[in-house]
Amino acid sequence: MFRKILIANRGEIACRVIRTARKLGIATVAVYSDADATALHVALADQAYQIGPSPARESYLRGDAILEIARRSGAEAIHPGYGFLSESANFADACAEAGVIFIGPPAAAIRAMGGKSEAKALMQKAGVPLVPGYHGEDQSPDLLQSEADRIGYPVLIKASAGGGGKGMRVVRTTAEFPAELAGAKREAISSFGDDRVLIERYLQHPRHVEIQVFADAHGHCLYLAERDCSVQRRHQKVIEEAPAPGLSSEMRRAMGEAAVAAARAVGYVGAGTVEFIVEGGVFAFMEMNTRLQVEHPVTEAITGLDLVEWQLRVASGEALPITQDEVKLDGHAFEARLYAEDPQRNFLPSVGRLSHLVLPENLARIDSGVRAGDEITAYYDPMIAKIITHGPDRITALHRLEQALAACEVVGVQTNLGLLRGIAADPGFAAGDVETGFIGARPHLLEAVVTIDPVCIAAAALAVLSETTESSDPWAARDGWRLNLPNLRRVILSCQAESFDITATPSGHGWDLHWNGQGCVAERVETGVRIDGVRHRLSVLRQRESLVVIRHGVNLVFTEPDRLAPPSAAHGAGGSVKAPIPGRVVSVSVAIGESVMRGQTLVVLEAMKMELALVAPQDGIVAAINAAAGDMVGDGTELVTFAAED
Ligand code: MV4
Repeated sequence: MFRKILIANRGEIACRVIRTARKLGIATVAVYSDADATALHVALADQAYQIGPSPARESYLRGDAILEIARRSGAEAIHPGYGFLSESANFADACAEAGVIFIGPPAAAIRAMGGKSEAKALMQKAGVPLVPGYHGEDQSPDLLQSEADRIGYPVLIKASAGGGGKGMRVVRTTAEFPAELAGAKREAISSFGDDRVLIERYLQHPRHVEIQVFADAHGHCLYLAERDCSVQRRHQKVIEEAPAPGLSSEMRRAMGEAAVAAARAVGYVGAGTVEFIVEGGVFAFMEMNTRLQVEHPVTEAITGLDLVEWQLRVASGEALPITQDEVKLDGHAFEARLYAEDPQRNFLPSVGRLSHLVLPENLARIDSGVRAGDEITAYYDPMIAKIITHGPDRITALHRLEQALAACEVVGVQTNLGLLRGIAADPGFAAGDVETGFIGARPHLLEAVVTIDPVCIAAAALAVLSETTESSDPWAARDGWRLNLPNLRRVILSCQAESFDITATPSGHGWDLHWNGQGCVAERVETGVRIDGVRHRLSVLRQRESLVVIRHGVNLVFTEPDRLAPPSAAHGAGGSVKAPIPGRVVSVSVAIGESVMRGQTLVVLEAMKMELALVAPQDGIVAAINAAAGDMVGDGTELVTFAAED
């Protein structure tokens, strides 16, 4: 076994690998960019080396710099994690040349699965089921058209060099085919520098079911059941589970054996995932991911195995510790991915400092690479944590997930916690009724309707009262409203454009509160509040001018209008569109002097490999444009300013 390894990654996966290395007595070397100088993975590793500036291209993707650190530190092997260099066949080759072990599959296996058309041709030969389609060399438009007609509509055109859903086009009739083909080829050449496409019969409501495979260098290969990752939004997984709900053991075995055949066909070694789509009891190979995946913990939960330990053992030359017959499945597991993003703003990554972060370590396995006080930047994936629950059966694991999500407290960035909780509470989800259109069919899951519970109003009021009850009461003089009763207090709070005018009188250890014709006796307790004798777990935080009440995974922000400065005269007039994160301007679709309407797209920004549409916050006339296509802009740069219309 290795004595020292380098982890060429960051965040939760770097922390995850360090945990197992430590368990096995292996020393760890971390690498980090400028943005990660104080990151958790740096703190956990035995040694850490700075490798470059914040952009991944100049740090975590610098294979040469990373190999140089491996040499200097004496690391015998490199774990690439996922993303970054994990599926770079060139980096795997460079490791071999440098005499360092790449903890991953052979470069040839990465290459064989890298091209979608070539991989499918190989899979066909290996007897792995495919969706009826065409993945040949001949790319003449006439041939592609006749293949599409033969397959039968609807068909899906995919970029051969693509993957992960990029550059896909659905074609519903033969007449539409030529235009869609031309569009797909344009997209493929600009995204991948390769305009070859493949054509498949389009399945309308498939499930995404993937098999975890593992192979060693001694000719053994086995499968560790499956994960259902159907609940996705724009090809980003949201909640994964293992095993797949409703999958028969016969189908599990058939898919497992197909996945092992796929791995064997490319000489696979290490951890890999064979992705299938499943519809109506039929499964078909999609692609193979030649790395450990983000969602591996659900497989660990139901198998009781440590997949990173297996990776390290296999990479150091050991044989797989068990055989296929010895793989035992235990219960059911879920993983929810908690992201710093805003579902209401097209899932725009939400950058900022995690001023408060509580994750329910006591209720779930938490895999995270950040702690309270850390910053979510625009440079990397904005995942905050993975919340993994396990139970003897699906419904128990699901109820544990609901409880764990309700106990998450995140302040400082927007999160997808509401979406995660909505999915976990959905009756269709509870019934195991998952497919790739699950979120799309439920637009209400993306809405942020939050009812303001009286318990939270009382909690916010109690916080204000306790802050101002202390002897001198500095704010009492300012509120300009006093009755003769010295102990009668008034608290005005607003939340989501609603206002609450609360009167409070001391009562026992707490206060009698009254507002809008309702009343309660409320008292602060260690874990939250006691309202009319019932304790409610919640947290209240002061954030400058506002109070954040966190209960059941929902943040309610209360402000005290009295205490805010009067709105500035400029409020509501003029205005601007600012870059919400650093990025590159793709296009500016307005001109100076043009009238724009609220909601109209003004600028398209590319950041984090995504295009963001920046819209006008109000009607107005464009007064100035401070950016042009191609410009790199920083966080907060004013891109367009405009004058308000009368
Ligand atoms: C498909 C498909 C329907 N029919 N292929 C999307 C990503 C890539 N890995 C494969 N994808 C799909 N391929 C055929 N012939 C539907 C999808 C698909 C999808 C697949 C898995 C998970 C989520 C998805 C969301 C939309 C489309």
